[in-house]
Order: sequence, then C-alpha cells, then structure tokens
Amino acid sequence: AKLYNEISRTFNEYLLIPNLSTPLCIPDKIDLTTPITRFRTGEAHIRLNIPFVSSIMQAVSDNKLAISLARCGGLSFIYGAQTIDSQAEMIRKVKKFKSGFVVCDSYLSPEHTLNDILRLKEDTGHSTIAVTSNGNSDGILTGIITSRDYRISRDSLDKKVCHIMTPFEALITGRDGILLNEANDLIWANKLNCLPIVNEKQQLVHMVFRKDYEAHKENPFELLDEKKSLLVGAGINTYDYQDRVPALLEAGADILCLDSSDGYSTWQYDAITYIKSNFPKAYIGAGNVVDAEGFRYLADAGADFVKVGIGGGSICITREQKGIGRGQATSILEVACARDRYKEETGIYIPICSDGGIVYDNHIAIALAMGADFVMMGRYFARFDESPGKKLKRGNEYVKEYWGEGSNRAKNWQRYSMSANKDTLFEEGVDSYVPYAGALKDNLSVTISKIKSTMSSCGAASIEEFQKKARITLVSPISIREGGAHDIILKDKDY
Ligand code: MZP
Repeated sequence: AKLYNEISRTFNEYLLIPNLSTPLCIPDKIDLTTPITRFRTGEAHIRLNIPFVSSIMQAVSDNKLAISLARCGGLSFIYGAQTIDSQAEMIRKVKKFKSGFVVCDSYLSPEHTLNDILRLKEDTGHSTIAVTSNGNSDGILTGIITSRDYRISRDSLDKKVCHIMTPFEALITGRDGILLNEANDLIWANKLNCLPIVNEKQQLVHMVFRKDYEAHKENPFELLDEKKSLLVGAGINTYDYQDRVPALLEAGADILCLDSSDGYSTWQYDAITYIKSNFPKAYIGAGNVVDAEGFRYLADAGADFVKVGIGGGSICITREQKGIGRGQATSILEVACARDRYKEETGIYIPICSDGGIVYDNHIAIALAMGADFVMMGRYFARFDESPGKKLKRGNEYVKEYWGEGSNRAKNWQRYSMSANKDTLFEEGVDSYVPYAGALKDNLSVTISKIKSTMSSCGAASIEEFQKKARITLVSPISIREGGAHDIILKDKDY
C-alpha cells in the first residue's frame, strides 16, 4: 500500500490572509460569474452568474428549488433517482420559466395597469415584473406587486429610495433584459447602461444590455419580446443513460451530471464516451473523485466538469461504512493542481465543483480560493422554503427534512452499489433534519454578500483572480477556537 504523508484536511482548518484591497475590488464590483463546462480560451461554454449549484438529491433539487436558484443566477441538478418521465417533467417545468424580467409602465389607469401586468406576466412567462410608477400610482401598485416584483419610482431614480437594478445586479440575479414602452424612457436606458432600440418613428421599443446587443448587432430586432429560459441540469446514473439522456435532453436539460459516490470507474468512462458520441452537443459532468488520478481519468473521457468530494457530505456515512474518502480541502487542492496541469498540457480548462461538506459560508470562499470553480451544496439548500422536504416544528424550532441519497429512505442504490444482490445493500447516508431558514433568495443574498466581502479583503474582483491571489494558512485547533466569540458571556445564552 502507498501511505500518503500528508494529512487529509477540511475547509475549517484554513483561513485566508488579506491582500491589498483597492477600489477595483469593492463588493459592488466583484464578478462572481464562473465556467461550468470545459473550454479552450475564447471558446463558448456555459457560465453561471454565481458559483452555486444544488445537490442531485431528492431532498434538495426538484423543479421548485431549481426555478428559484436559477433566477438567482445558479443552477440545480434535478435528482435522478426517479422515473425518466417524472425527471423529464421536472425539467420541462423549469424550462417553462424565463430568465428575463419585464418593466412595464403604469401611465395607464389603475385597472389597465393591473390587467396589463397580469397579461404581461402570462404572455412572457416572466414571473418577475418591474413596474415603473410616478408618485400618484404608488399606492395602487403596492397592492398588486408581489414579493418577487420590483417597484421603481421615477422620482426616486437618483435618490436611490427604491431599488434600481444595475446591469451587473441583473446579471447576478440571472435577469437579462428589460422592456420599456415609452419614448421618454430613454433616460432609463442611460441610467441602466442599456442601448435603446427605436422604431421607424424613433420611438423606443426595447432596451437591451450592451452585452446582448453585441451578439445581435446585425439585427437587433431579433431581440424583441426574445425569451430565454432558465438554466437547469439533471443527474443521471451509469445504468439507464441510454434511455434517460435522450429524454432529458428532449425536455430541455442544459447540462447533465453522472451522479455517483465514487466516479473513478470504467462505468463512468463508458457513459461519458457513449453520451459524447451519440449526443455531441450534450454537456456532461462526472464524479465524484478526490485526487489527480481520478480527475485525469474523467477529463480524458471527455467530462465537461469534474465533481470532487467523497464522504464529506453532512448526511454521509460512507467514510464510516467503507473507510473511503478524503478531507475536502485536501481533495480540492490536489484536483485543482491537476486541472491546471491539464490546461497547460492540452489548452483545455475543465471546471471543478467542490461537492459536500460546506458548513459555514466562509467554507465556500475557501473552496473557491483553493481552486474550485463552483460549489455543490445539499444541506445549505435543504433548509429553504423551496426544497422538497417537509417543514416541521420540533420543540420551539422549525426544521426541514433532509435525507441522504444513500439512506434507506432515498433508496438511490445506483449511486452507491455495483452489486446485483439487493440483500447485501447497506446504507451510506442518514435521514435527518436541518434548521429551517426561510426563502432561498434572502439567504443566498447574504451568502453572496459575505463571499464578495471576503474576496474584497483578498484583493480579488473575480473568481479567477481570487484563485490566483489567495493566500491560505493552516490554523491550529486553538486558533480555530480564537476565531469565534470567546471568553465572554453571551447575552442571549440560556442558563
Ligand atoms: P452537504 O452539502 O449536505 O454537506 O453534502 C451534499 C452532498 O453529499 C451531495 O451533493 C452528495 O454528493 C453527497 N451525498 C448525498 N447523499 C449522500 C449519502 O446519502 C451523500 N451519503 O454523501
């Protein structure tokens, strides 16, 4: 046997050392976009607006959570431990929704405004509407706007009383365009750094963000009332991919991911090569692996991204049951080096995803700093209103159900076992509760704010820059204790 001298470590054992912060990396300027599929420099690839994907789990990623997360700029992989038809149906439900948002004007009478807004929502498939208003109609609008909508008052444009989205925020939140319907809304175009499209009477008919305009320069009218659907992924296994993949692609899945607790296997190699040769346009991630060898194997097979992590999931008992696994930080550090070597050798960049074991928001920042391009989380998302688990009251607290794919409850044996003998199957996951935390969007915006703040302290304005510049230090158990509140009496502690 080969004995590794290096200790296998977790994110909690590291801290980041600040670099020089400058006006270029204040939180508002930080770009969290990240690649999730392989590319050569300059080649097209899929990018997310924020580096978060939700786990391929029955307790996490159904269509409801997928819609919510995609609207915030992330992506869900709809769980694969269900029939092909029901998984495809979930994909279709997500694809029905559009990522843009519409701005309509309230210059009409209140009844008109209400009907117009409802019709616009219906017609465009957008569930978020921003309504421009003048002072008079504010009261009326308050009654008809839902929590997802925005009220934008012209009077407050400069005062910033109401929330006006900048193109950057629009990007971050996954919204990609705005529609206005009045010539004098040109002023808005400038404020929002958009380019106007005018009709033959020089009336403004549409506004687009500059980036979209560039892509449609030849015929900007192509963009009118254009609908972009939300991004969605889907988990698949190494057993029925020949039937499942065409159905999921047909339903509109943007990206697939082979879901296994141990992805360093010939089954994954065969599945990737089969999918790549039969569906050349399909994107497919693979995993999970924890070292350079596993990464290289899946990269050579053609994986578009590689997922890293064995045994670190909050509901996972694989390490106890099988003695297999590796600390998540050590795994990411090694795989990130392998990814960079692969890029030097072949010119191809293959994004890596850190999967499982994120306990605090700062672990996300550390994972990115160590080289992950995005993180996959289960426990984090299971806590929200949108996740499939039931919300229950336990004592004085609300909790949500969260169960592992390797638990008896999930029965997702394809993820764990190669054995045909059902009598010898054993659990690798547990059934549990997590504290209920409210709406996804509210929690995610706080997490994003913390990550941007960390990156700002580390002098990085993008994830790529963060990975290059980050200075990471190992901490002793005593200094971990020093990092929390200590040697004081907390006011809200019960005695
Ligand atoms: P966490 O975010 O809850 O810490 O970890 C979620 C990850 O744990 C999933 O993305 C998946 O890779 C892994 N997982 C899911 N089910 C099990 C299990 O039952 C598991 N053992 O380890």
